[in-house]
Amino acid sequence: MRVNSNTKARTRAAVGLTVAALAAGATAGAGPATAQPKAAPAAAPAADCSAAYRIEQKLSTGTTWRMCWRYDGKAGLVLEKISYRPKGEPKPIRVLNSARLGQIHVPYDDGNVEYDDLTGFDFAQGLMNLAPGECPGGTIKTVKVPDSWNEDPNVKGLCTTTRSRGHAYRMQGDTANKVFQAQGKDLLVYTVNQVGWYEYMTEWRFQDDGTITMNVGATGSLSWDDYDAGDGRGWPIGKGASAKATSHSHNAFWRLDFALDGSTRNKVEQYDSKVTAPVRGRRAPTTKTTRTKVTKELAGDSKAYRWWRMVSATGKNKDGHARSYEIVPGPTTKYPGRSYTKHDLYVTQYNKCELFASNNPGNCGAGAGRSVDKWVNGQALTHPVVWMNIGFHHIARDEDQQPMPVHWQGFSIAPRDVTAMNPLTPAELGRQNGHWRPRS
Ligand SMILES: [Cu+2]
Repeated sequence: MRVNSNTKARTRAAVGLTVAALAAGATAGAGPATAQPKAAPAAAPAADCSAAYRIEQKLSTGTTWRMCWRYDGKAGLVLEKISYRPKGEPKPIRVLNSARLGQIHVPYDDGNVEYDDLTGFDFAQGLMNLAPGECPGGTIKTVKVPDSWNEDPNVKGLCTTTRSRGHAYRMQGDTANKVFQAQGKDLLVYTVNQVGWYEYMTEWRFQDDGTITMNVGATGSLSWDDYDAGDGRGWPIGKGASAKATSHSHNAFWRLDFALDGSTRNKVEQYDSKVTAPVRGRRAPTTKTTRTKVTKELAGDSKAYRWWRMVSATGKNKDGHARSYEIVPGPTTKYPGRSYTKHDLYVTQYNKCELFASNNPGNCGAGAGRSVDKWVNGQALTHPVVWMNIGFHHIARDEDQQPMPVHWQGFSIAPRDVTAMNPLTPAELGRQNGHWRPRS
């Protein structure tokens, strides 16, 4: 997926051309430089950010998502002050202070190369202009890339749009022709960043039911200069066995700084369930679920019957239950080759210097180390930061050229007791909470 410096220069030149072509083709006043003039500092004291950096979407099902965005010179898109307001809630419920990628680590199977795309391979510089058709029904915002290599640092590179996701729920009513059903709607926020031959899509999906799903999709091209695996570590993708693409991994990290109900003093809990075979006199196996409070920094491993949640320090829903967000890992292939990829989930005490899961550019103090695993060293968690590691082992296939179909990896966080009922509950069913009884 990498290129030598000459090829890389050519790639960048091509990007520059695209900018020029887009600008030339744009209608008057809509060029990248003028589309989003740099806004003055927020006028209204209540606003979290100025209009140009605000994303606010009320979905047709009644849920509003609000957030601010900015663009970091290494991490790329950073979403901040994210809040969720389902219909019926008097005010927005803060979920996250900050949500962003923490690294994309790409080691090749032959051991010759290993890349940290965010900190070492200019992921953020590679922000791509989006054609209007790439953001169907949405808005493409102009992003000013910090310390840009291009003459014009403005890239029409941030899409915000909405999408239907199919059934949010379905329930048969009392009569055959009464069906309670709703079609779910999502807010999508995404960028495309080119790194060498690859193009990474960074997608954030905010569902009307409060779930947030974050995914990295890899597309573009297979690395042209890696069709050389003579050592049995690749897969032939050209005629016969001549062009073998070296297999490699994409280990993506996300960094989530929670602030449930506006407080960063969230509590972390781990749940494990144990299934026991039937004892004498019992018909069926039994399952017992236990909670472990995670009070100190954690290097955690996903397994069956295990899950984690972040619990609000202050907020309760209308049923009096503490609000929380559950972490829902996606499919992963954990890469055991590096200390920082050996675990699926890290929870560290907040430190503003700790920003990237590997090769962290900042020196966070003597002996602090440069990767997330080193930061798990027994500190008490009063402001926990979640790092999720989702790995994908990419053994190329014939279908990967050309262009390479997008392969996705990611995970979700889902509300648990944020609202007292399904946030999309129709008014007619609003009384059916807890041990309700059908009306006679
Ligand atoms: Cu790949």
